[in-house]
Amino acid sequence: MADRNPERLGRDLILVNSPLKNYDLMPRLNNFTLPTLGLGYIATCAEAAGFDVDLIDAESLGLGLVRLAELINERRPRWVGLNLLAPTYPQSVALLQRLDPSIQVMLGGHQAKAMPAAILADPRLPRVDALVLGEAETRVPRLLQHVSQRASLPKIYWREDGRAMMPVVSSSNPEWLAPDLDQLPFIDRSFLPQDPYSDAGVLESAMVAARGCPFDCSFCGAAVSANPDVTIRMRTPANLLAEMDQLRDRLGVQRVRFVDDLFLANRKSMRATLGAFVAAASPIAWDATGRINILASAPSDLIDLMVSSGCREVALGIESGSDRLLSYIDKKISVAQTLSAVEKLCRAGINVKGYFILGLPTESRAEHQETLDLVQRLRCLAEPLAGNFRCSAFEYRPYPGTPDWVRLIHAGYSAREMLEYDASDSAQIPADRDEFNFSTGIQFGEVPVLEIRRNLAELMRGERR
Ligand code: B12
Ligand code: SF4
Repeated sequence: MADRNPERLGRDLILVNSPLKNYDLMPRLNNFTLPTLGLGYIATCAEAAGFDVDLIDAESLGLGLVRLAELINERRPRWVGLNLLAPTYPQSVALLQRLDPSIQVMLGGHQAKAMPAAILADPRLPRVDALVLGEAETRVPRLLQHVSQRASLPKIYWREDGRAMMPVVSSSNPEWLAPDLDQLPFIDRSFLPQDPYSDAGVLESAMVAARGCPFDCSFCGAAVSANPDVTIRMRTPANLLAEMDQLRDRLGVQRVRFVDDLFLANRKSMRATLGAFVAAASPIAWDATGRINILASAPSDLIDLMVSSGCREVALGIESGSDRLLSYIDKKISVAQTLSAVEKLCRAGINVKGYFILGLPTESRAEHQETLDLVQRLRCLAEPLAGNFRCSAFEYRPYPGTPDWVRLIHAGYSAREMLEYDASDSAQIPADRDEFNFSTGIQFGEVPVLEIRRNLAELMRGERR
């Protein structure tokens, strides 16, 4: 990893990625988590604007709340900034309650955008000085100049004298909500404790190639209807290559992982970007997330281009083995397309990681079984081929702001109960990374939660053989 900069004290701002669990009470089982790139971008931009910023990724460091609060209070920054996600929200609340009251509080991230009014009204939160909705690289440095800037910037709310302040400020500058990705500085990796990291001896870094997603999968926090403010943008191939070169030259990075939703979501941009990687003879291998509908019908020269440009693994949201459920969650793919995409990729020597969700709303027992069967079918299909197939399966959880959330509230489910995640119940599920083993404990389909967990455990055990 890049060395931590000892000069950094974070006098102006300490950004915190809250831990998923309170590691004062239980040990962290993971030894790796992907870096918090959103906070990395904000930290890099604020530092470039002249502020003293630090970033504490409490999840990757396995820091418990008591130690985390001590670290922040000892340094007493002007501001602390938290990335709110639905499952980590309770940890963020507990952390804020422990902080010195002189520290101003800035909140952002998916949960901040999904339920701003509820957060501003949450009596457990001691204070909210700025709730920043959406992409924050350009607005945070302005806020750091002076808190009064919050009144003139778009999509910033706060609490004052117990009242929620939610002014409507028109966005005079498109850069406030949608920064030009090619103009952003590359993330200073010394902000990220586990990036680059060594995966079986290969040094890998994570990158964001695009922002926004045009699809509307009903369970997903990145779905277009949950993010109407996001303008879909893709970095140019030259800009991506420049960051990859820098990672290689400065840190010895050999592989990058594109964590965004769009890198492989469009054939035209795939050709332009991957063609540029080949033309530049980039020696860096890459992993990315892909869309099954695009890859299933991709012509063979495009798959060849993926291989020749260094593709090692593609992660696919397969989700379910039932065509009815795939249509219910608006995934815009079919089981036949999944089989075709996995076959094409593995035949070409590209590894596939398939994501599956068990216990989706309305899932029948037969459909549940279809998903379990599909995993086996894909394992068999890939067995004789050059690329490997592995599965990563999760118990369904609804997130606020998603199309599912709206449907479930209409169907009578309680928002409070759907936000109560429990990490302990599914802790018996073997997985290299336990960060996704969170359960609401609510049965949304025909199969009881305990049975879902047994099946998940079985699937993941199959992965280890
Ligand atoms: C990569 C990724 C991960 C990585 C890295 C996580 C991380 N901490 O960044 C890993 C695999 C580790 C991960 C884990 C989890 N993730 Co995740 N992840 C993503 C993914 C695919 C991309 C995130 C990303 O890098 N985007 C690009 C950057 C530039 O954008 P950004 O992170 O949103 O940050 C910008 C703004 O949101 C804002 N912002 C963010 N934080 C803050 C903080 C402040 C103070 C301010 C002012 C602004 C601000 O400014 C940033 C820069 O523009 C998204 C889907 C998506 N497309 O967003 C899901 C997503 C964010 N993850 C999600 C979840 C739930 C999780 C987990 C909680 C999983 C779980 N157990 O349930 C864990 C959390 C672990 C943790 N605390 O680190 C959900 C969030 C939904 C919700 N309402 O909470 C998403 C939307 C996916 C989904 N399932 O729908 N995740
Ligand atoms: S699951 Fe993937 S394709 Fe679907 S909305 Fe989310 S990011 Fe987009």
